[in-house]
Amino acid sequence: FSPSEVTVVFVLGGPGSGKGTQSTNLVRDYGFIHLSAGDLLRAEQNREGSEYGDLIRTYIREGKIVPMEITVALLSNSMADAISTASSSSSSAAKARFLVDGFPRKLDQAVFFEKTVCPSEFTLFLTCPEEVMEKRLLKRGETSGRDDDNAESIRKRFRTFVETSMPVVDAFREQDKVVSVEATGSVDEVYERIREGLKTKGL
Ligand code: UP5
Ligand code: MG
Repeated sequence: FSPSEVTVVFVLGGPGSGKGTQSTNLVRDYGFIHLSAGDLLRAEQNREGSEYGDLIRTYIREGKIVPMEITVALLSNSMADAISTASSSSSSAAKARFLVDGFPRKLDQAVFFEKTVCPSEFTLFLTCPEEVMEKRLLKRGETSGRDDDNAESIRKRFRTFVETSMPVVDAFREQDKVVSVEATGSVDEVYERIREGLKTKGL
């Protein structure tokens, strides 16, 4: 597909800030197609015959960033699939609008994706104190079965977020491409703030 067929909004924020939860709301009300980089990596990890399963499992447990070639290939394949499904089921020539959640998490990934796949419109950035995120993740860990929802992995994820992923947000902010929203309080309260924030981008 060509960049002219799609628009992309990134959703960034620390582990447990609510990227997935709020993306679901945005899909319902704004017609976005949601792609979670983490979900795609977990699916690839569990896919029979994947040559990357063990590598992905290790990186995720350690809270490290999986080599970007893998993640970008998963994302752009999913985008291509979604576009071909959409165009075979309707005659509309409207652009496909993607919400890409949890990516890019490292500066080189941001540059590579925007150059080889599609430039982003803007980034929705969810801000949340670590104590709040930790509480949410430990609670989810009681039932999620996610390998990284334990105290030690959570600590590593927080560190990677601060050291490696925040520079991405800072770079987009310099380009005036960030909508920042406070992600504390209830899911509904956060979503209301997001809706207000999106208005500043004409949505
Ligand atoms: N919850 C949500 N909002 C709430 C609210 N307002 N009040 C109370 N509870 C709230 O939410 C987390 C939990 O909190 C849920 O139980 C929810 O009900 C509750 P969620 O919406 O899932 O938050 P999210 O920000 O999506 O948290 P997630 O754990 O998915 O964030 P991560 O960024 O850590 O996870 P992700 O799946 O994106 O990545 C996992 C790993 O994959 C990374 O650590 C990395 O190793 C790897 N990865 C890469 O290598 N490259 C990539 O590009 C992407 C991922
Ligand atoms: Mg998520």
